[in-house]
Amino acid sequence: MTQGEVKALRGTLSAIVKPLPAELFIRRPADADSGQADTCDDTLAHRSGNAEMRWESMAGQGYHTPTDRFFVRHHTVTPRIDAAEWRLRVHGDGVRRAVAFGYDELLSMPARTMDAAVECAGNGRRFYGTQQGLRAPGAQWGLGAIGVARWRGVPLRELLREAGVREEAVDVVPAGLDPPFERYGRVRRPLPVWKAMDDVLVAYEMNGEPLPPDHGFPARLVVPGWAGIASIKWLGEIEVSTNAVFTAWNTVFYRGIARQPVKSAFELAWDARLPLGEHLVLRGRSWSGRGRIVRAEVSFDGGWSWRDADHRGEHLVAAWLPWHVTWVPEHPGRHVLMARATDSSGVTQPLVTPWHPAGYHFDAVVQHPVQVVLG
Ligand SMILES: Nc1nc2c(c(=O)[nH]1)N[C@H]1C(S)=C(S)[C@@H](COP(=O)(O)O)O[C@H]1N2
Ligand SMILES: [Mo]
Repeated sequence: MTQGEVKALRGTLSAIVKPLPAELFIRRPADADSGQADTCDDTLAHRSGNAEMRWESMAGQGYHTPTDRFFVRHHTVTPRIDAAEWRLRVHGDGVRRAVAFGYDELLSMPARTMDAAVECAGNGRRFYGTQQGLRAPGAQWGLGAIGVARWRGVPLRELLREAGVREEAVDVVPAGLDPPFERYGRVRRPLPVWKAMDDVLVAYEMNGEPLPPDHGFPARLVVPGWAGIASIKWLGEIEVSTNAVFTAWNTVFYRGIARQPVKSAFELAWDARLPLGEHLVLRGRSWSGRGRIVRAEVSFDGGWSWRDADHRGEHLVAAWLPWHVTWVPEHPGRHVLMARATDSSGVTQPLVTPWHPAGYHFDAVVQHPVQVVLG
C-alpha cells in the first residue's frame, strides 16, 4: 500500500473527519480501566471520537474558537450526509401536523446568528481524580471540552410553530443520524418544550462556514447554557410528545443535569515554561451556563490571595469572558496558577466540587502547574 492509500483507509476507520494535529488537540480515549460500561463516554477506544482542544491553542485567538481546534465528542462516528437527500422531520402527538424541511428550505427561512458555547458535561472530569483523589469513570477531559462559535441557523421555535405545537406538548426529542450507540439506539436527548421554544437554534453554519461533518452537518441544535449532549448533531428528526420522554441520554447518561456550572481556564499549556523576572500578561477565559460572568480572579499563592483580572466587558450570557492579568514571576521552579470566576447568579467557583459518580460538572478552581525558568 502507498502512503496515500494507508491514509485514506485510516480516514474511513476513524471516528473524526477533520485533522487532529497534536499541537491543537489531546486525544481522550474512553476510560479503559474503569471497568464501567455504563458511562456515556466509555465507548470503545477505537471508535470514540473524543478530541480535546489544547487551551494554549486559544492564545492569540479572537473571541471564537476556530473550527480547526474546536473539540469533538462523538458517541460513534461522524456520518457523511448528502444535503440534497436530507430531510428534517418534525412529528409526534405534540404537534398538529407532521412537517419536513429540506436543506435549501432551512437556508431560506429567517435566520439568526448567535455566539454560544458548546461544552461537554464531562469537561474537567480528570480533576476529580488529580485534585480530589477520587477518579470518575469516563473520558479524562481536562478543561478543553468547550468551544465558543458563531452559529447561524433557524430558531427551533419557528420549525415547531410550522408543525403547530399543542398546548399539551411536554418534551421535544431531537435524534441524530449518526449510527446507533451500543444497545441504546440513536442519540436522543429530550428537551422540555419551554426551552425548545425559547433560545434553541437549528444551526447550519459555524463561524461563517457550513457546519463541518464532525460538528453536525447539515444541521445541529445549539442549546445555550446547557450540557453539550443537548446540542444534538446531524439532526434527522424531532419528535414532540405530550408525555415525558425517557431515553438513555436522560436516564443512564446525563441524568438530572441541564445548565453548565461556572469554570475558568488559562490559555496556557499544562506545565508551560514561563520566563523569570519578566512582566507577563497571562490570559484566560471564564464561562457559565447560568448567567454572565461578572468577576474573574487569579491567585498565584495557592488561593491565599486573589487579584481581579482585567476584561473589556465582552461577556455574553451563553459564551465566555476573556480576561488577563499581569504577573512577574520572582522565583524559579514550579508554580501553581489558579483562576476563579463569579457569575451573575452570584455563584463563585469553589475549591472543591462535590463528588459526582459520572464525573459531570467539575467546577472547582483548577490548579494549573507552570515552570518558571531563567529567560
Ligand atoms: N447526534 C449526536 N449528537 C451529539 C453527540 C453525539 O454523539 N451524537 N454528542 C453530544 C455531546 S456528548 C457533546 S459534548 C457535543 C459535542 O459537540 P462537538 O463535537 O461539536 O464539539 O455534541 C453532542 N451532540
Ligand atoms: Mo458531552
